[in-house]
Amino acid sequence: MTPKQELCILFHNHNLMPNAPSDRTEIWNSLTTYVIGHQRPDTDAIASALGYAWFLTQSGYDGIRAVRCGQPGEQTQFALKRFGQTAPPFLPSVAVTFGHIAEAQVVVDPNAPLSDAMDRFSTGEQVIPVVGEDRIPVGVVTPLALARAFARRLRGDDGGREPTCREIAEKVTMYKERERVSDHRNAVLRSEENSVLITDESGCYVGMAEQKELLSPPRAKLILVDHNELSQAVTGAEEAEIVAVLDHHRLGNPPTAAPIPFTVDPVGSTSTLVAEKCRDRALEPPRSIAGMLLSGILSDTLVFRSPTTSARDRAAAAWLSNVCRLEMHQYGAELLHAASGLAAKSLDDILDGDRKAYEMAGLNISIAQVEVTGMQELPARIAELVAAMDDRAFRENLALLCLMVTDVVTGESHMLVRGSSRLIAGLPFAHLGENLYDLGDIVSRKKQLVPALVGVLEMSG
Ligand SMILES: [Mn+2]
Repeated sequence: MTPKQELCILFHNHNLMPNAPSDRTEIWNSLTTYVIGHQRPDTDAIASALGYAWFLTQSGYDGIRAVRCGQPGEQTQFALKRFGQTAPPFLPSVAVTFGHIAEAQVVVDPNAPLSDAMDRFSTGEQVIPVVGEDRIPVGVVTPLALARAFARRLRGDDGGREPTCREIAEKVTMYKERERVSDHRNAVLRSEENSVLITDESGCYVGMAEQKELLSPPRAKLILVDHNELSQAVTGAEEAEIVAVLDHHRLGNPPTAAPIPFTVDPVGSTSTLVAEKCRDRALEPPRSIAGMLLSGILSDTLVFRSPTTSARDRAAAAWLSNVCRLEMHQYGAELLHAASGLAAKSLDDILDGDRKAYEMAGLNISIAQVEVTGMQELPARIAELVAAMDDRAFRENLALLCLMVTDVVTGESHMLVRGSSRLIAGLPFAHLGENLYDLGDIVSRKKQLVPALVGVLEMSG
């Protein structure tokens, strides 16, 4: 077994620790490929990450790990608990930090004689960190510093006493291990130093990094599931290597340097695509994974009531419910009810948790959607929602900002709208009250509401 494989197994076992807390935070490493859903993950984003990581591992890939970049919602937590599955670990960022490129070079003590540093140069090192017993760095010894010390000795300036490493140490630029390399790239490029020194948050020595590593650092490897746009991806994704994409949303993907496996199918959920891959390879997932994938499908399709539902979603769900021996319609109803109500959500969660931008007839339109089980909590939130919507519409220069409130039990939606009053006056929906409209059985933003709005805006344009 190679050290790399050993390390992967180590990570893997860590992942399977039965009582590991679900909020543990990860720092990425370059040996692992992370399967990750979008920010503010929904059940499908968490389920498809877990499922696809399982599938790839079963298919013989090493170092695959499911992670998430946000807190699972109440519905997702319900599903995780139901099937005895631990949430994937939290990976808040895949940006390259100084910690990722620090090499823990052996140090010399400030009080050590200069000859100690000399011995180290003879083994080929270019720069030697000088670090005290308290782990606080004093500077570095370079060949130039050594040459100067020798010149002084030859001239007799040092009175015949051998100087200490502290006396000949030179200043060096220091960075904290959590700082992003990209924030300092220009300074590093301009600098004449070949190396920088890296400390932890309390100023203790961590390691050294060479300039050339700073300019081409290692990159995190990501497999994106349930999204393909960088704006929805984990922080720092623009610095990462996107290895593959598995999704069911419109395209908004970044260009890649090389061709990658890229699957975006118009089905009701990404979990459907994962389940199909398992079924096609005759790989039957354990109940914990099958149950999560089933939850992903039922959640995204609103138990097949959303018009985004395809025959493939139904077939995949039937296969999964058979694997985990579960009646899916009844479980689906429980799952949809487990989502938290409006009263428990912050304004940011309601308005920005699931919001997409569109350009229609040359206008900027933004449509948020929130799922509820009953409209009873909406009236009490309308005033503050309207104020927050006005604020966003102004800041983002939006012609319309819509909030679809979709009742996943009845399969109906209400909509709050702010923006241009001329456009709002042209909306073809029943008026329920100030700023509030009845969308009837519209539940899908992309399949129903967007086409309806495009029609209205083109007519009024
Ligand atoms: Mn999805």
